[in-house]
Amino acid sequence: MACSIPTVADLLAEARLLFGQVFGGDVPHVAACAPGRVNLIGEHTDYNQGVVLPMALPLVTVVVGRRTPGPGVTVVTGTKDADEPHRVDLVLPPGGAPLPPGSPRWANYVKGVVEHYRGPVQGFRAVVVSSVPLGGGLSSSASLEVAFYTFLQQLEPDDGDLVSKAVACQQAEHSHAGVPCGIMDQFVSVLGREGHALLIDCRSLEFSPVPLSDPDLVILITNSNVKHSLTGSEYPSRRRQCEEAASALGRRSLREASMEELEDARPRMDAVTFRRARHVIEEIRRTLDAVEALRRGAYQEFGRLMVESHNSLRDLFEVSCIELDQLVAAALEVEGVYGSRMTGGGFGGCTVTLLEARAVDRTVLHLQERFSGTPTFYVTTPSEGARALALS
Ligand code: GAF
Repeated sequence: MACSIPTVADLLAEARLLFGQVFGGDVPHVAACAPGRVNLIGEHTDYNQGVVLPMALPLVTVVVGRRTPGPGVTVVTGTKDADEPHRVDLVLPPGGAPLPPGSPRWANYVKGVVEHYRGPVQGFRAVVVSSVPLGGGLSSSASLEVAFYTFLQQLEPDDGDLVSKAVACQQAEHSHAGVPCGIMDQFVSVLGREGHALLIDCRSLEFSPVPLSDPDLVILITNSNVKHSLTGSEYPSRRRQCEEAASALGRRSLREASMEELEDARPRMDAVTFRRARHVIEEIRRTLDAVEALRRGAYQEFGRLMVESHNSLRDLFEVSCIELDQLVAAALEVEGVYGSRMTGGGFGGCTVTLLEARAVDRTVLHLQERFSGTPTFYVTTPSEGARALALS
């Protein structure tokens, strides 16, 4: 059985209740939410100035709260993450001075957004709740950053546009979570559109919504519930390898490079750098082809490209793991499945599978039988990006 996804209204009610409980019967004045994402194709291409095709999820983070006098900030999270305190009390430094990261870790996303907010921030109290699984590769951190930014906009407007909002949230992740991520996660969390995937050009930051709302088609997310500890150092190291490959080719980024150039440079490149660059160059091409296929409703072709993407992430970019490979292989055994691949940074987390609606139940059953771990399933639809929520 797939997990039931709480509605935004349910999460909002939960956040309001918690706010009253922790703040002695006080009531929030404003509320905002932002989604997690699943990437359909275009993996590890965003920080190479490439293209990506994510969609916003119905899994969201909700923030409710109100202004308070003075520079004090209190944030309470309702997310049930074991060993960290659920409350943080801060004092905003005068004159927009830095708000350094520290403990608890979840609060670093809040501090980072406060620091990079493009407008004034004054004291507030807030409660956060989320249905995005933590550390599951569905962008729980970007959804927290973007939800918080959207919350701050309700307290005091910023002076940026939507793209600069995504960039500010990406900067928060760089400076306060120490992850040199690309722009994909924050971008789609801000700009996601219901019924559409988003083709994002990470070089120009232009984007184009691609319709994805066929009732006969389902996007199934399978969370392996596996998280390998390598993740921390492997992501920056992949990014560095890509930058080294681009500079070996005399290009500003791998977006500018072709497979012919890479083949020519092969004799003077080490094998690992070659593999990383080949994945990125081919994945950018695959993503553009996949968008074409989706626009034509050619799901078989889209699915084939998803599988190629997975194999490339496994063999060339080396960011998959046994559990994700197992889930993809098992999904492909089911009739009615078009394609399946790992999604997100890798080393655990989720797979995304595109399949006929009538094949969902048997696919879930098959994956449960064939997978050695305990997976969780979400049947998802492309959803809206971040927004203010009315508190009636
Ligand atoms: C993570 C990062 F945050 C994204 O920017 C992207 O690089 C992705 O991994 C891999 O495609 O989600």
